Amino acid sequence: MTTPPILLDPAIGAALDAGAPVVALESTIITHGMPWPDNLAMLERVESAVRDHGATPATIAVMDGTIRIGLSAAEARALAKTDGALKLSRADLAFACAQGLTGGTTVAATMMAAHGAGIAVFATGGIGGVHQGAETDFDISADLDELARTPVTVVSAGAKAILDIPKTLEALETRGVPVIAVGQDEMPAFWSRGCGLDAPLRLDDADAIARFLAIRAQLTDYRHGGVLVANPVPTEAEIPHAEMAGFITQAQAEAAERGIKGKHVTPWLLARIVEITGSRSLATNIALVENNARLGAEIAVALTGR
Ligand code: PSU
Ligand code: MN
Repeated sequence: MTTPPILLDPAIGAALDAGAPVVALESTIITHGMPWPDNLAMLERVESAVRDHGATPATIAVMDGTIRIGLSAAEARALAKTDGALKLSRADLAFACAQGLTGGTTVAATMMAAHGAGIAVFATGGIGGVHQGAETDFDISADLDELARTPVTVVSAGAKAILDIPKTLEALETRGVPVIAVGQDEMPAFWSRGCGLDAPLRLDDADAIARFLAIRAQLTDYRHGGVLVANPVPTEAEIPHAEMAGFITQAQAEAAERGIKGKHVTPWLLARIVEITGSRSLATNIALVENNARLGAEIAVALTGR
């Protein structure tokens, strides 16, 4: 037997051993979600936001076949610049390790690695979900089944409006995943604070969320999976839903024309929307991830107090 190809940063390991708050961060957002060098600037801001709010950031990625929990500044920079880095979801994780590959981990793969390391809170931008047209092409993100099975709290800005949000919420309900809007009734939609739909659940701050999580964790025999926290983008950074709808429709029509399929759809649409909006959507994306990192740290801190 060989040891599993996982490397836990010693400072993060020490924080976990001490029961100190740790927040996991994903890396597909670095390799596929944003262009260089904004992706690295985003990561630095997000890691600082976690630290400024009293928690240790743990950026998760696969580097040369090793699952890394925590990257040095030089490694983060190298990953952000890697041309042809893979997008690694649940199905790809062991394959990437076996083949010695490098890639960003999606929400699903990051949840797996975070849980393996004993990290309970994870901050990202938006989750994958049920794509528009899924009734014909079956494009449903592995993030949803991961939320159903892996007990990690994912702090997001909701589901991107490039997805079918009503179907995504239905799929989460079927899988028994609590979806909690923060401080409002409406379901946030990534770049926009709302989308005209009510979120299934609402809680108003990190303490209330930590209390909910602590009670849920006591029901150990119930074998819970994850929780999706949907934190609206700050007002000053949002692009309203009605305005976003036009950009999304245009990008989707172009993707269909070009025959973009499968795992390439989300990165392609995100990149095209950055072009169409003249980088306005990129600024929004960075602001919302930072906002989620802050809330993730607050939740992790509140959990350690219980
Ligand atoms: N949100 C972003 N940028 C991204 C993603 C989300 O702002 O790149 C990524 C996340 O890693 C998410 C993934 O898990 O897209 C979903 O991809 P798919 O639909 O192929 O499962
Ligand atoms: Mn997909």
